[in-house]
Amino acid sequence: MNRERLRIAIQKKGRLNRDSLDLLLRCGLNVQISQNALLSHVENLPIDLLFVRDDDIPGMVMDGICDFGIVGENVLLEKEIYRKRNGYNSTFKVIKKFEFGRCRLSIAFPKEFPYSGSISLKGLRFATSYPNLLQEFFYANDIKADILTVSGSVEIAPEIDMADTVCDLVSTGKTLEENNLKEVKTIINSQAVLISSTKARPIELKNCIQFLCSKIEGEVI
Ligand code: PRT
Ligand code: ZN
Repeated sequence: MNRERLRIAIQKKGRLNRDSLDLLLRCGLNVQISQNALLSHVENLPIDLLFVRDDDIPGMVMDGICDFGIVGENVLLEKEIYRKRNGYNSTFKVIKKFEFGRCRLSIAFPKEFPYSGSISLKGLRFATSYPNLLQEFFYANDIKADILTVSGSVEIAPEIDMADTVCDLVSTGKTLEENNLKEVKTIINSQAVLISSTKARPIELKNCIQFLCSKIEGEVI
């Protein structure tokens, strides 16, 4: 990689955007952000910030397009499994776990559906945005079931007969409640993490990387 500036990918819009940006500002990065910017130059360090969809962050770091990224573990693990299955290299390091972005990926049943452990999951049709994580869970628990991949509004699927049940992110549980669903099994717990590419970087950027990592290491958020 022959670049003179480090690249850090963060979410452009959404739940992780503000916390990710605040974290970097607290680390001493001096940067003006305009509303629709996809890339911003940090003024006091050789760093560029890239603003992208969270789903693109793991791949950009794994491919060495970006040096660092801040993303939820749910998105990171889903991408890692997908890439492994499809023969892509997935080298990256998790540098730090943060307190923000906490949620869990859980299976939730319509309230009237009986649940008595993993056996109740067999043969059902699941709507989810995390087909790879769900499939891994099925493999590990010897469950045969159908997975329907949807990119949003997952919780409505049972109500409109698209699926029997769902596997989606939960934080307060309010959305499940509003859709008459009950959480029956957590597949993973998740939080925002800083990931780093393992690709070689120009020697001139070493000091900047050390500065950034030491600042982030001291962060408690
Ligand atoms: O546009 P882009 O692709 O970047 O954003 P996105 O729409 O895919 O993601 P976004 O901004 O919604 O979430 C970004 C990340 O925040 C997720 O990948 C998680 O790591 C984390 N996170 C934390 C959550 C939640 N909490 C959360 N509650 N992501 C989504 N939700 C949704 C969930 O899907 C469900 O619809 O909120 C609803 C449930 O919330 P409760 O509080 O009602 O349980
Ligand atoms: Zn996304």
